[in-house]
Amino acid sequence: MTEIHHIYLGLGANLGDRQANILQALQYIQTRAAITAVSSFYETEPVGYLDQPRFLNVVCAVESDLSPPDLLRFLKWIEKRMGRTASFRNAPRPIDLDILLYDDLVLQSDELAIPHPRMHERAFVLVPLAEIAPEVLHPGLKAPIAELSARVGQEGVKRVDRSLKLRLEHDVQQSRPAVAVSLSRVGVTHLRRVIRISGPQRDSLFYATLDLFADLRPEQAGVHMSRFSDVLEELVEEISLEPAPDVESLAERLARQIVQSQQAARSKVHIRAEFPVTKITPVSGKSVEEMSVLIGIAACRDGHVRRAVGIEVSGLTVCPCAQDMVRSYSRELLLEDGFSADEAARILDLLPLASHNQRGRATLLIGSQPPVRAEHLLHIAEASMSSETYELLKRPDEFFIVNKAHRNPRFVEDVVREMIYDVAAIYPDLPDDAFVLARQENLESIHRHNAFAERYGTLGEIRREIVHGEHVPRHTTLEAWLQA
Ligand code: PH2
Ligand code: MG
Ligand code: MG
Repeated sequence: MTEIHHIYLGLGANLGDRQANILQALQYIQTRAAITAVSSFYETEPVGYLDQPRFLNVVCAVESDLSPPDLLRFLKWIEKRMGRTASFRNAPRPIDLDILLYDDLVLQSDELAIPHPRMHERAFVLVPLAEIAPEVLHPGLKAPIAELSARVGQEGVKRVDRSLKLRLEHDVQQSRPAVAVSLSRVGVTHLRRVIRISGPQRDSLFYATLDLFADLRPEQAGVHMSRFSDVLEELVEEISLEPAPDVESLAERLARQIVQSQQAARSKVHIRAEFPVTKITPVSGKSVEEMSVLIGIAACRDGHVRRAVGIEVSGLTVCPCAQDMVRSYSRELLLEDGFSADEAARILDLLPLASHNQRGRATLLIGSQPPVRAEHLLHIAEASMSSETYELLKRPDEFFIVNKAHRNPRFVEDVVREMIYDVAAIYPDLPDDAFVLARQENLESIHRHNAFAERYGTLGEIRREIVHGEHVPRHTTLEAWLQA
């Protein structure tokens, strides 16, 4: 096993763009060592040879397996790579990289001395070093760095902010647009983040894709894109400490923050996260894992939030129409072969009949108070297709699915209606103003195009049709429901 050494390096620059040089050197260092800490940046008066520009100095902690001579060679290579030329001692330079401490090694050779022989007298080394390693002992002097630093003081050493030498004169986003019309939705889409959702046993991490929107007043040119990210960064921080109970809650938190940070009237957040579901295969009883998609939506307006939760899952559908043609054709064959009409009918009822089948994608979304559980929606959607599918199948499982699917032929319309029927039956306690969306898209195997069906509306609208047999032509859209 390679041994890992704890090393402190001093970086200094007083030629060219000093900050860029230091950052560049930190980048090169990471091609061969892991940086574990970097001090603040300090502007320092030159020490030794005084007739030269002020330095920018930084100290960093690194972990590396390089031996002291190899590390020295590596640092010299970086200095050369960055355009440092051999010159007189203490001459101005674009970058200088010095080994300050290497574990608790004390070494004195012609090429190299560790600890750095002058570090204990140099405030430009000790002040930044004390910042990241106050307790570390100087192995020669047997004194903690903080103490050595206190001894030399802070003179000639000033902490500076990293800067771009760029003064923002005005906020372009706040200026007046040429056309003063309000915008319905402005924001960021396809933002990828890891989110944390708490589970009954343990928390889970999901790779999520987020779309975040706010509306925009007529007199404002742009949203604060960076604030969109800031809001997220802060929340992601918070979420990693305190996981959200579910995606909708996370979407809600974001939606509320957006309204606040953007001074918007409305906001909308859409989260889509892939998550693994464990399933047991139907015959062989094997446990398999499969990816599904979790959807969390929240919209905020005047402090009011509406939320929806949903899933997207794959399954198999068998075409009823093709199967019916196969049935008629098979019946003809049986009759031609001498079977009676009764016998033919019995045979056709007994045997599975061929058809074309395809992979389908079901989406089921519910917005309600109280909320429903995404896992339950997953099962409703799977049960609505001709058959569920499994990532891994043993042969008897394969037969089970083919047989099941051909005994449950379903068009996209059927799948959507099954989902809607189940939702209405399974959630009699949900209020009429709850929202439901069921969608099925089939990747047709006999066409290049997909087949599509969808039903959305309030549960009240749906109940009037299912329970009372009315036709309710008004279907409330998701957007309208979220805004209500
Ligand atoms: N480096 C030197 C000599 N003098 N002075 C400051 N302020 N900062 C340095 O990094 C520095 C110096 C030799 O490497
Ligand atoms: Mg030096
Ligand atoms: Mg040097």
